Amino acid sequence: MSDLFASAGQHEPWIESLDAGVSLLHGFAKDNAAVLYQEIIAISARSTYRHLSTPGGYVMSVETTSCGARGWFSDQHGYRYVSRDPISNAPWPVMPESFLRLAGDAAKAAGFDQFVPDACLINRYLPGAKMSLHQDKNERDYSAPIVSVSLGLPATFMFGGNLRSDPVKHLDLLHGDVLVWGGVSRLRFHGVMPIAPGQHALCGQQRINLTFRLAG
Ligand code: MD3
Ligand code: FE
Repeated sequence: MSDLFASAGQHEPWIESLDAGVSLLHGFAKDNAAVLYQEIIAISARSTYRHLSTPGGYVMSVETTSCGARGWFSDQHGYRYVSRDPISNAPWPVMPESFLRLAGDAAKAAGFDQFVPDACLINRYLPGAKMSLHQDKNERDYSAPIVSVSLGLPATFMFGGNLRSDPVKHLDLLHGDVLVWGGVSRLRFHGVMPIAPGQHALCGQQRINLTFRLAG
């Protein structure tokens, strides 16, 4: 059935090479989304979403939690990875098999073999939430890629260059899309425009982003 239409154009999942080291895997996580979403609910029941504060004293509009051996954390003392949830003081929830498999498969499809992340940051965006332009540079080894999975409401993603002042391109990220960043693009500035209100069949009135990293 779907093959009838596949020949008419691009069909999902299809891989779009956006730049050196940047691949957009359209719809790559769509078939797994319901399983991923159930895992996200279970993780956030144990390590709850929270608004983190930046070292500069701003409260982030995004709410975050983590799973895996390391979780990303931020407060007045800086950005860092910690092995326990500072709220519960328990280790972060274990990274589910379905997360590990998806991250490894996506990295492989983008040309990065043997990606085994030790950290998965879960960002929840309610309408209006955004993420300002920044670099991800708290990880020890920049040779590993970063795999980012978008679920729920659509987002306009911003990606710039290696300098904050470099021009920024905009890109729509839809439910099920997976971005893989590595190589010469690993330290590029990026961010997310404020999320528009809406309703998503699986996730409701929110966007959820899973960001897989090798942090330690
Ligand atoms: C480009 N999250 O948590 S993921 C973050 O959609 C973060 O929640 C965004 O940026 C989100 O740090 C974007 C896409 C992404 C992640 C890492 C990157 C893009 C990247 C690292 C280098 C360049
Ligand atoms: Fe980032």
